[in-house]
Amino acid sequence: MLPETSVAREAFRFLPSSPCFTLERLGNTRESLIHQLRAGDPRALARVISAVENRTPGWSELLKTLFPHTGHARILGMTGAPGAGKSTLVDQLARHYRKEDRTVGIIAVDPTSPYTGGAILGDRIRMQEHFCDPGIYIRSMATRGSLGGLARATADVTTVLDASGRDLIMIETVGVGQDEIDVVRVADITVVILVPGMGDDVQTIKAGIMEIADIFVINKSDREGAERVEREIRALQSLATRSDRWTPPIVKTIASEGKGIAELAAAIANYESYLQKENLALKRSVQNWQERLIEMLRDAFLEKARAQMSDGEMLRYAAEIAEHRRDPYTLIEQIVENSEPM
Ligand SMILES: Nc1nc2c(ncn2[C@@H]2O[C@H](COP(=O)(O)OP(=O)(O)OP(=O)(O)O)[C@@H](O)[C@H]2O)c(=O)[nH]1
Ligand SMILES: [Mg+2]
Repeated sequence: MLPETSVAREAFRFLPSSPCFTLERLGNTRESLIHQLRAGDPRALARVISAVENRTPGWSELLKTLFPHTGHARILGMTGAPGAGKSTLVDQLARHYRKEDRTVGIIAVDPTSPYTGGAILGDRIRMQEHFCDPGIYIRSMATRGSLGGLARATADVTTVLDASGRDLIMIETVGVGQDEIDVVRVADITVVILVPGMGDDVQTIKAGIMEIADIFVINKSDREGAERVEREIRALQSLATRSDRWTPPIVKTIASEGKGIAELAAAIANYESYLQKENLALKRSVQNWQERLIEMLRDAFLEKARAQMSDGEMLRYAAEIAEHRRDPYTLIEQIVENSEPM
């Protein structure tokens, strides 16, 4: 269950060794691995997640076997600006849900921005408190370098966590780009975290982020300006109604002091029952799968087409096209035609 990013690995070097980290060898057959995973064994979970993330041979068989066991978990997306207090909130919510005896999986998508990288160490140390509680499983993911895109990797890891029987899965991501918006599309419920002192920034927050918020949190409400942020959100909300007619509530929190957490959990539960009442969860899932299927198809076709061509050939074609000795349109047509049907 060690995080995969080098920064987080570095962070772990400074942590006291814990009995929870003994990396015993696991049984090698897929069946026994799946069995252990379904029984909630965190080491089996870590192995399956790594296999899926790294596209180790047999990864798709694993996902095929696990998929029928999914659909139980509630997936929460937690997104917001760097340093808004996402990790602190996730940590507090995890504590809250553990008191209700619900199991939690956390996927922390590590920020790419260099100025927040340092926060990772702090996050992990705080989260370490949970490590001896098998009811909480934390996984870090890097925003760069994952095969097939971060959204797909996050979705696959979510599938594995769901199949392992977690009641709640929280995905923490910095809401800055399209990548991150795609990440939270996997979520049933999206919480957008804002902080006071952003000045007019609320206005400039990407429209996409405003649209995906099911619940707004104004964290760091101990600071001046929380009311102003609230007014600004309300003003933006008055400009457009959502197609599902839900008005996202605004919850003020001081995550570092554990204040407002119960209120946030209540707002989440409230939206959950709204989703159920209106049968919106399924609608949302259909929409999400429409997009994911297209992505999966694109990836699969691309992989197939790439397998037909070596890097050397690719370079040669690129050179020929650059020199106008070959046209790219015919080339692409030929490659597509040569791809065998799936
Ligand atoms: N004053 C105040 N500080 C807070 C509050 N919540 C979190 N913090 C502090 O804000 C800093 C950043 O918190 P994180 O939880 O790491 O924020 P984050 O959004 O996860 O940050 P990145 O993952 O780096 O984007 C930490 O020093 C927290 O202790 C709050 O409600 N009030
Ligand atoms: Mg964080």
